[in-house]
Amino acid sequence: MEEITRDASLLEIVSTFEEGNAFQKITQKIIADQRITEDEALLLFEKASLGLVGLLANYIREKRYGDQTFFNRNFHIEPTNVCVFSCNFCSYSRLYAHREEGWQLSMDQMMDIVRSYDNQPVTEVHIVGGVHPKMDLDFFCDLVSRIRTHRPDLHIKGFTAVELDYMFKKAKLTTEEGLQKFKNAGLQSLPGGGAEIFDPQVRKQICEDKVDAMGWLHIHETAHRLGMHTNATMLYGHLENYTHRIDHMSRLRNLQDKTHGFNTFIPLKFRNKNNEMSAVSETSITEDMKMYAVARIFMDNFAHLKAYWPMLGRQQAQLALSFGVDDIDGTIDDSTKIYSMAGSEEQVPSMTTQELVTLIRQVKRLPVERDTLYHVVRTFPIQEEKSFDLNLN
Ligand code: V47
Ligand code: SF4
Repeated sequence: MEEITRDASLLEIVSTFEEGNAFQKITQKIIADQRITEDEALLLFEKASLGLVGLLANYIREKRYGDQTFFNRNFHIEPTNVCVFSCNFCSYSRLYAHREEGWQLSMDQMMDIVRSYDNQPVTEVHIVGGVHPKMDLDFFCDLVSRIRTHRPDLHIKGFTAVELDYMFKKAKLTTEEGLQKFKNAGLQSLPGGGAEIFDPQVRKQICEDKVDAMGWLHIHETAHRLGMHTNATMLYGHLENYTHRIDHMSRLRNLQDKTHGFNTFIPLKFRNKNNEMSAVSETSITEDMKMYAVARIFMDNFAHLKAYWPMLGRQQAQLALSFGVDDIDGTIDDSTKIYSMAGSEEQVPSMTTQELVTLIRQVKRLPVERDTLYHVVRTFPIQEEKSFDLNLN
């Protein structure tokens, strides 16, 4: 019944367009669960009102999940911010040549972080950092297997394709051999980082020395073949144009058709503080919402669309829940520094479960705690928040 009402309201919209109008065709495709083309995505980016893309994206989101909004309880380990690469947008890393300015955690320090969560109901550890030449494949396999032994119930999601590509080349292993080694040690998923923007011309200007698009996609495809799940990101709002964003999403959509191994797509807004690209202005909130909406419409074979709140900010993350987003990541503590160093409002990005639940309820959505693979851990009832709670900053 609810579905009929939803379809009816979109059909009303359809009737407001002239017969054969491109937006009418896109709307009809969405009602019929059909895929839109790259040209149609470009049209949405360039010509559609924010109201229309929001409505279409929200239709898809609610048809799949209703008001359910997913989050997880996780913590991060950032082993080092020393990095051999020099991505111009990165505010976080310290070049290996200046490594004394950076940090590097020892095995014991990282295991201390894991142990500090011993009595807490976290379901995931997310390991991500710079690319340090001395922290190699064996070192990280050892870390993963120690975590696995210490806490077998914790899902270990770790290492971007950039970190893996470097480690595998150094160890003179193929992607499959390297990933198999990690899998045997206990690694279960890969995060989506390092994808940035696949177009070679733009990539050359923002991160020329790390793994290219083909390499990134190959690592994820191999991981999927080995039965591991992965995420995919896209860094947007810097030097790229809409065509580059569509090309990026299209390559991911094609790979997903082949493997079905991606869990979620995460558009990452470029933040411009303390990096080589500070002269590039940040995108507006309306542009961010349009990005989420078009991603939800175009990436039809991705089950989930995530707004990473430590980067976007809490209020924008709430807004994104009306533009196709169904996931706002986790209750991470203040151990992640990538975004605070790049100028996100979230200088201390930590939120308790209660705060996350409140954040979701404030926009009348249903908070659902999930694990890394989107199994439901707990559903929280929708409950009216008192008005004094509305000032959550
Ligand atoms: O690849 C670095 C981004 C990514 C900046 O898979 C920046 O669940 C904006 O991928 N402005 C790493 N973004 C983080 C990442 C991630 C985060 C949360 C969840 C998941 C997941 C993955 O951070 C990098 C890069 O795209 N980044 N600097 C910046 N100035
Ligand atoms: Fe290194 Fe990653 Fe920063 Fe690039 S984005 S410099 S690979 S830490």
